[in-house]
Amino acid sequence: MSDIRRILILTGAGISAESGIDTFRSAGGLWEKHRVEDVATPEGFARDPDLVLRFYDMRRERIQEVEPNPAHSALARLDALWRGEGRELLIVTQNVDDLHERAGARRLIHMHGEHLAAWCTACDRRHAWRDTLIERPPCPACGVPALRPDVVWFGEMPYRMGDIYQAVGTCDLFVSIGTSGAVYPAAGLVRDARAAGAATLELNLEPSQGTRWFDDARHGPASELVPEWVEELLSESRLG
Ligand code: BV8
Repeated sequence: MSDIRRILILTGAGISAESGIDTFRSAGGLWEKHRVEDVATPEGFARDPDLVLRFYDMRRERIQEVEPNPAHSALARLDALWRGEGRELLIVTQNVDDLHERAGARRLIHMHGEHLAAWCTACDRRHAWRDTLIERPPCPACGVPALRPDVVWFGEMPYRMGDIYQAVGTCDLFVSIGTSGAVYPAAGLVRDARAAGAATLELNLEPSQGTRWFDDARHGPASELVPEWVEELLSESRLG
């Protein structure tokens, strides 16, 4: 591990589960209460905007009631210390909560957007947003009541894929934390990392759908596995 320099970390809903945020596919998860097609596609939004706006209003409110857990804090600590001598780090999260930021992570990309942002479909501007959208508030910039959640729905292009592919193609270590490996292109990134020669590690409650692509896997709760792994890495690199 000591010759590791460039680390890419992919996180999914599982890293926020112990903070009290529902995951998508575990029993009682978000999608079980709704069909993906109805609440997380542009077609579903066009068909029933109130259903979709209420679905996201409820989740935007929920993330403001919970706190980061030790897994988020451990990654923030790694982000703070993994610097110098050619060291690079990037967290790519599929999550739309703000728990990585609130724990202190800085080098972070939200490839599927963010709950705390609204996107005006009239003027294309994006705004920080903490309130509800069901009342169709006017866009702060153009005044048109055309705001939607700034999240990437199925069939839509994830954000900053160029930066992500660049980082995946040059990393020495690719670590996947708390994701089922069910959604692409996120679920395919481990294969891109392997093709570029990176070592790959999965930290997850159970084997993911892509577990066969990982050199190494540890299974258990993120709040235990992630701090353990971060401290191992820091001490092997004499940074901890
Ligand atoms: C794209 C944001 C083109 C919104 C999400 C037909 C038409 C169009 C597209 C497709 C198609 N067929 C397939 C596709 C591609 C499609 C796709 O993958 N579909 C799947 C269903 C097959 N993807 C897309 O449409 C994407 N766009 O393809 O555009 C393109 C392609 C390449 C390059 C450029 C453009 C857009 C997908 C984004 C959808 N938006 N979220 C919102 O959040 O509401 S997806 C959503 O589910 C999440 O963001 C996440 O990405 C995804 C997967 O969820 P996970 O995070 O993995 O959560 P999950 O519950 O599944 O798993 C949790 C894991 O944690 C479990 O393994 C569990 O064991 C573990 N866990 C639980 N507790 C813990 C734990 N681990 C540790 N500790 C714990 N305590």
